[in-house]
Amino acid sequence: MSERTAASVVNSELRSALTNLVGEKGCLFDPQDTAAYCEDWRQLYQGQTPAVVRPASAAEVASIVRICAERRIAIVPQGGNTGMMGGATPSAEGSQIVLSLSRMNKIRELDVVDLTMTLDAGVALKTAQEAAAAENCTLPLSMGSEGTAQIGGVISTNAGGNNTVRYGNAREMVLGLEVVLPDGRIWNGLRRLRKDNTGYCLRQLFVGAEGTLGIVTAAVLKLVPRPHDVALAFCSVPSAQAALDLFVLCRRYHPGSIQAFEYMCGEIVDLVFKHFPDTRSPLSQRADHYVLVELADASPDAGLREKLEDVLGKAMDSGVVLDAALAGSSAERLALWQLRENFSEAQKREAAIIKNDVSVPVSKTPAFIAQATQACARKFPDIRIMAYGHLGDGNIHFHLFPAVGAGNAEFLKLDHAIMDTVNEVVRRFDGSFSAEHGVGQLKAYMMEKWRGGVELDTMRRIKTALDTMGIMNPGKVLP
Ligand code: 2HG
Ligand code: ZN
Repeated sequence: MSERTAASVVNSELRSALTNLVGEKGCLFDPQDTAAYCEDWRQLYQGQTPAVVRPASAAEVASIVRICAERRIAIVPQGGNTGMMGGATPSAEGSQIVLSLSRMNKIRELDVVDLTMTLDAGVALKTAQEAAAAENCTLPLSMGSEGTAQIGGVISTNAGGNNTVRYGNAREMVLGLEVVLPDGRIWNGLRRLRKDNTGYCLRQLFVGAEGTLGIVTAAVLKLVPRPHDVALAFCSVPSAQAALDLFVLCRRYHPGSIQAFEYMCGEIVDLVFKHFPDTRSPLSQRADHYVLVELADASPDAGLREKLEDVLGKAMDSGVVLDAALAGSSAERLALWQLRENFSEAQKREAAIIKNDVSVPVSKTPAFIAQATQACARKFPDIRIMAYGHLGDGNIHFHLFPAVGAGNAEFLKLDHAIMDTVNEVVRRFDGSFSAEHGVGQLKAYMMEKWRGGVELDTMRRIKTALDTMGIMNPGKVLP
């Protein structure tokens, strides 16, 4: 298969089979039209594809999979194409078909008693959040890419985001799935049961599988009652250790209310001010470390603002917090979240970045940041380091930038050396080399080293049992 060229893969017979199935508007063959589907958001991978197929139903997805299976053509499922690991980008040699779920964008059902939402894979996360909010509910998955990221991709990468500390990753939200299997059969597991102990939990196999076991076409997601009291504070703290101390303090006083706890180093916040000059800091002085902490409660009289002020007051008395500003209105709250959510875009505008999305036990986050910084600074003296992330989950984005003015291309050659250096530190804490962005193609080479043996062997057996011909997103996740 790898020698096949784009032209030989999509011959006229296949073209008409695909076009007959999904219609002219469901197929893109012209390289100008397919280009956007061949590059990842970070612009690290430039793939090539003979065709982008855009089905409108699970039945159409199933037919496309059967057509490809008969011809042993590989399929790359793609949602909003916001992934960080190149998991939805076809290979450069041009034989893999991209199957875009974006035309499957209906919310099928929302049940306020069951607190569930049944929706197609191509619904944008933000659209799903808004539909839930319109019914006084919340879909508690939130991330910077939510305007573009689609439910199928969020599930397939088991995305985390800003509210994991309270609600868990995408995995915890998934009650049911509809999946097209590699042989073209449709598994309808769209049950909305809170309890269902009937053998292996199939749906969880597909969560985080990055389209290597099948194509998620719809899901049933858990909702929660919409919070009516929310309090958000942006704080400067003296160190990453102080940030952790503040988390523990907030959890001690308000264990059920923390819905976000984000740590950020001073440099990453500076970067947002640089690339988004309209952004304003709510604090009068710059700091080397900040925290964004949000409490939320379904009851409108929870008094969270006072509670947050109270705990921050205690933290200031003990030197854990230097300064703090509470959002006084929903506009101020949105502006603070906007500051946080512009991190990825600010990085992209600054330079090429070597990203390490890693996790360690929550208690070890300050030690991890200190040791990883030391290890990288020793080996790569000129580079810039910026650490931030979902401290409440032990998930740190430990990112490295070229020195100011240095070339991106030279710097990117260091990617494996840098990632391996960071992962050696991750290993000291028994952490993970991928916390919430998945493996994709970028980190597939790490699987052997960090998940090899029984774990990787079991994954391979599952892969071959389901995808006998290896047509589902080959080259991703498994090395
Ligand atoms: C975030 O926490 C996302 O903002 C993206 O996970 C992180 O750009 C990144 O590396
Ligand atoms: Zn993140």
